[in-house]
Amino acid sequence: MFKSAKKMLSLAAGVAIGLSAASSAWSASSLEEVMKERGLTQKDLLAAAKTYVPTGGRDEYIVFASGGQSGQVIVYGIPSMRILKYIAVFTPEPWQGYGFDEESKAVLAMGRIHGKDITFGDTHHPAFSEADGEYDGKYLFINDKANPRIAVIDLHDFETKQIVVNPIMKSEHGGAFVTPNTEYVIEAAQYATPHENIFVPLEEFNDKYRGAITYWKFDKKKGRIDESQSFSVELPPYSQDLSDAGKGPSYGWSFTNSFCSERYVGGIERGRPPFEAGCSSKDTDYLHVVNWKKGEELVKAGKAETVNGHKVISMKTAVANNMLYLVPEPKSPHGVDVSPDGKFMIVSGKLDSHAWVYSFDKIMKAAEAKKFEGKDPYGIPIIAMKDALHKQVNVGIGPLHTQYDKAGSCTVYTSIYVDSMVTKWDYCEGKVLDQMPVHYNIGHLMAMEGDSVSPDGKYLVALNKLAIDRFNPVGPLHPQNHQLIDISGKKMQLLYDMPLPLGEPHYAVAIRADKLKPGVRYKSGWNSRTDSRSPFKTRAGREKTVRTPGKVEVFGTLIRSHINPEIIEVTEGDEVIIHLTNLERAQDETHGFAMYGGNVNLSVEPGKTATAKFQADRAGVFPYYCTEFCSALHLEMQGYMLVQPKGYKAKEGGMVEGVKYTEADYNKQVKTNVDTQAVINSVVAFITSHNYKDFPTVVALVEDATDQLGFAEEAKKKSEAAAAKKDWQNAMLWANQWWQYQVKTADMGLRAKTFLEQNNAKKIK
Ligand code: K7E
Ligand code: CUA
Repeated sequence: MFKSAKKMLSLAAGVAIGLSAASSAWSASSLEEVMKERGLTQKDLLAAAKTYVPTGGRDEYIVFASGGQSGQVIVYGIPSMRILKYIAVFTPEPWQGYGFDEESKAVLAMGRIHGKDITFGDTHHPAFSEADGEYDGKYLFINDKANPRIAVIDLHDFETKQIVVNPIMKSEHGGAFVTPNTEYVIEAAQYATPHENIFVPLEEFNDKYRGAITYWKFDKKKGRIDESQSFSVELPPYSQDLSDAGKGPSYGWSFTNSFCSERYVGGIERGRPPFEAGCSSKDTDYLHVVNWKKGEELVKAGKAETVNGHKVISMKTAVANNMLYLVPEPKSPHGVDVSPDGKFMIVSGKLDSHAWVYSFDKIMKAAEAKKFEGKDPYGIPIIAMKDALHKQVNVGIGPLHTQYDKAGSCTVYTSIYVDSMVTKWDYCEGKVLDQMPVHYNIGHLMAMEGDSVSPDGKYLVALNKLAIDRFNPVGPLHPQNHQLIDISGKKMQLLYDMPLPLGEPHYAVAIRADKLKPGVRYKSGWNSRTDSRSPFKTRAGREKTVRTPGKVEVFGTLIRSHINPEIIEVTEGDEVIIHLTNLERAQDETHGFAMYGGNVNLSVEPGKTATAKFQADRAGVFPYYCTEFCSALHLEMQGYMLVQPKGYKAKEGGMVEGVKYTEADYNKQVKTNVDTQAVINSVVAFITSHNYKDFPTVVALVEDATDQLGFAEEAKKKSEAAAAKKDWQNAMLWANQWWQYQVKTADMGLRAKTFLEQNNAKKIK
């Protein structure tokens, strides 16, 4: 038997022995003993059993959490709280090659502000695309508070496809929130500024500074925001805050808070009391109630103005068309959350201990009857709080955000920042049901499918701002603490603490895992950022290097375990463009591409074509290699870029090989290959004699193995051709390449065989 197969088989045996040894160790220590040793209570055990997912198991829900200042999105599973991915959004991210390949650089370039690259984002609120108010699992949107932008992530491959820059805002917060059919993605301003990109002194704050809400039109077919169909509504300089879209009876409307309707401008250095004093002096701020459906009509009818090339409905036009109202809300409010049935909005005041339940029906009745308590300085009608309020409940000090339990129930959960707890209460009756401490200073909380028209209840995640003493210390900058809470019973039960060390995730959304159907490979030669065939797609055998004066363009491929080309020759000063297509079809066979000295780093997933572009500005030798451990010969997946000095003349004579091979060497290698083939045949016989077609994992492995075996056949032919000419050097080297492909085939085959054995495949013949 040949060496490698022997090694593999003995490895497999070793694993089997290891398993049985381990299982006897497991049984030796009883559950009681482990509990005693680790100081665990029955409650701990129950929590562990509720969250533990055994190897190979899957989670029921997938969470997309904002990555805060990291400008990314964090993906994790519930109930296990295992982190699955960081999606690169506003920030370059090397693992995904984001911001390194030309394709993703083009996405980041969409997010430039006045031509400047912005390489971070302050992400706050992710939101799923919806159909009839249900999460459809197709797209995710997220905002950037610091540089008003919205990003579109396609959940087919979990990649960022588009970034749009808000044309009139210089600060935002109330995004991203989607309307029930993803007609629009809502983005509300935060700190008021002039809409034009000009200087205006603060003395003219009341007259020239403005807030706004932008409604970004989403083209579901294209999966992109259509900037030309998007519009904004001008608002007073009230520091708009969070938003939410109406649904059901409130469909067509949206709701946005504000927190400094005092319009106070600080200036400590000028001897003025700070912002925080002036922005919290009044007892109430305003909830903005906006009819975006009406807004859409007005834009179509040409009633909008154009500011910075973008359609803006002025406050005057909005008021004249009955599409904008204000309702007083408690001091410095934060969250506004529409109930799943669309009938109520719950608002909490950070400086008040109450949650306030507004009735959409009452607001509409007052609006229709033109029953107003007055107008604000900009002429916007104000509906009296008593005419809009349904209930007011004392929930604790510093309430922020609210999530709704299962559809049809009146139960809600509100995060209580100052008191560090979650309050469970009934918003129909207006009474508190339960309270539970969290650690510490909770911001948002999030229930399963909580923003949809049919939340699932089950679990709640508390997104705590401070972790303080919860984890092993890691220096002054602490991770955040996401706590998983079981809300299926009467009393809330804490299940798990998860440290999140990547920025401050403000909000998160969770979707049923079975709604997501991401692909595992791209169509061959795919530009994943534009979702179209790359013009630089290169097929096996068609690799080429094109030279034009001052420029070298490589059309290359990647497959286990070589980069084609392996030698790239350029001249000092050349612009170098390297397009690489990953030819793999096998799941999880990503190849990377990194090169010395030039910030060159690609991640090329199966099927993808990615491009590196740089200037070869100095002569020298630049090794490159694959950065993913993709096969046993991954380290050999390497090459050289030679940057020759200008005017360089190649030396006479060919390569000097390190080893000279003989006919005997060739024969020995061929013997090994024949033996290897026998092992492959036996594995193939095992697989095909079982119902392997019932196992998609095995079908994929078999496909891949068949590909590799095809490559082996090609190498075999080259080897035999060289042997016929008695060129033993090349005969031996190609025989070895033939064997390398066999080893990869055997590797796939053995993985398939093991899978079948472990999953009790049935013998069919
Ligand atoms: Cu409360 Cu930006 Cu929604 Cu932070 S926000 S917590
Ligand atoms: Cu490809 Cu390592």
